[in-house]
Amino acid sequence: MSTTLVEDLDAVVIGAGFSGLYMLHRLRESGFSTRVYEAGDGVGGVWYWNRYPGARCDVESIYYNYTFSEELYKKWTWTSRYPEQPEILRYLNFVADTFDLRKDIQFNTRITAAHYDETKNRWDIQINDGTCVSAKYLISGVGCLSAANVPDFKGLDCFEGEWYHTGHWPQKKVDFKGKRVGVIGTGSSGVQAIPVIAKEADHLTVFQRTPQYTMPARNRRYDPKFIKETKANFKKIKEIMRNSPTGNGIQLRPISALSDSPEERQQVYEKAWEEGGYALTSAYYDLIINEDANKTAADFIRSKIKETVHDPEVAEKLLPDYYFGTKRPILDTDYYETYNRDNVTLVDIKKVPIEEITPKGLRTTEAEYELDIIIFATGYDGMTGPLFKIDIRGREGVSLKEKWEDGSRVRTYLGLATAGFPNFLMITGPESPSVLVNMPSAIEQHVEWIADCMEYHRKYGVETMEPTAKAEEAWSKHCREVADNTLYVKTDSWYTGANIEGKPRSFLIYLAGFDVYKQRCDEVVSDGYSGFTLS
Ligand code: N01
Repeated sequence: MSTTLVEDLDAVVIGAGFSGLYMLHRLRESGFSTRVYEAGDGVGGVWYWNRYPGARCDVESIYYNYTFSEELYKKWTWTSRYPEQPEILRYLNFVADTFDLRKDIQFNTRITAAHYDETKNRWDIQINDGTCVSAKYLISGVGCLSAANVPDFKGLDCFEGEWYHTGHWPQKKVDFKGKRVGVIGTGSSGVQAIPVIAKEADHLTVFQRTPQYTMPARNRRYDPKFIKETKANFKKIKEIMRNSPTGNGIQLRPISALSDSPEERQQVYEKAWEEGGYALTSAYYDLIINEDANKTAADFIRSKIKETVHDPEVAEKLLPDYYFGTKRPILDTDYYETYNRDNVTLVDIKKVPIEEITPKGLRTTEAEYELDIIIFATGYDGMTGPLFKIDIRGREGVSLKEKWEDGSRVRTYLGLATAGFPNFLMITGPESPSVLVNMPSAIEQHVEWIADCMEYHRKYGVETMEPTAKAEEAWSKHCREVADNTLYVKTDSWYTGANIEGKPRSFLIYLAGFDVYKQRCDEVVSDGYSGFTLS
């Protein structure tokens, strides 16, 4: 670690996305010296990097923002039901401007290492410009999905065309006109990009490993009257975002799918399909916990695919067969319709796997495809991937990766902290509700919990805080038990780590509901930070 110590701060925050921006604001308001380090040259986090065509959020705009300031909420006006990436990025820049945040963010900079020095009770933080800063608190705002997964296909180095990962999209516009384009991957990113690219490219070939369930987003422009009412209802929106099970207004209907007759169910599902968004996932409370209930929704979507896609052979390839909802359900605009276009080909790479990328394109076990551009919509090393990109070492020089991967497994307390790493706090860390609730809600709750905790330390002269091994074992066990009662754990997905070769399987999202989780975090505080050792 470099010895050029340039600064001694109260807190260093990693990343200037939704998490880092609010963390900086909140800590500055409380008088803590704070610096954010950000790899990009602007704010936004995932919304800075994900500039691929069609990128849009799958949470309704009016819930996809902060609620810590009523004035801020009322000053910003969303234009449509599901916000597109440029609009979200504008929103985050507006937040940065409003609170003059950029002056405490160092852009184009990566933190490469952070080592805890037990003799000083400080974090020594190494920056890629060769400098080192010291801080009492190390706060991760790296997000859950920022470590892109580019599969190690043989031959990629020799590809003569252009290639991009959706999560590292260039700032310049990529021109698809007259081009033969290949997209590998059909998760949320691929499904959003495919219809848009198909309209522009000469030919689009989609390489699909697992067909997914996707539902129409039915995006629409917001009516000014609706926006006016929403702003007037700020308190209600805030209450939903902060104290409901999902943080985004979605409520599971308290009815079992199996208690309705097939005809009633069909009506319910048809109505939800027309409404769009996640209406279908919440049509019955037991879709994600009961296999028979789940099958009713899966069958309905499969019937919609067959109805929409004209060529029965193509439709057959698009039919998913895993439990509905156990990979993130996707919202789309004209995804299945896109396969009716003459310039789109679907290749089932589960049947005919990709052998290699060639200088001119891509070869499967069956055929070679000439391509000018290859797009990797192949997802992320989720949850732990972004943390493992940094050499974080706690007591006795043990790294986070060693602690969590070395023949063992991830263990955190509340997804906020982990034993052996004092004063290291994670915003939406593993084993918190994170990606399965509304992210801005999860982020605000963690940021406020962390800031309140630091104020408590200052008030009572606490130098270090870390969870006890017992508390984190119990939390981790509880988190696994909740997940084991659902169908999520029965499907290979990025939620379980199965998408990354060699990654230990574990379900790192707390599923009991955001409201339940928040209450647990609050109880820990009111019990004097029970489960933590404070010294
Ligand atoms: O990534 P994914 P994503 N060879 O992991 C395939 C959020 N998000 O970027 O299913 C061939 O879902 C892989 O196949 P399989 C959201 O939380 C939100 O699309 O593993 N194919 C899959 O088809 C989402 O869940 C929004 O068999 C390979 C695809 O690539 C998360 O980000 C928008 C492969 C990856 O799908 C990730 O979404 C975008 C290989 N070696 C993202 N490796 C919205 O808010 C992987 N695949 C709307």
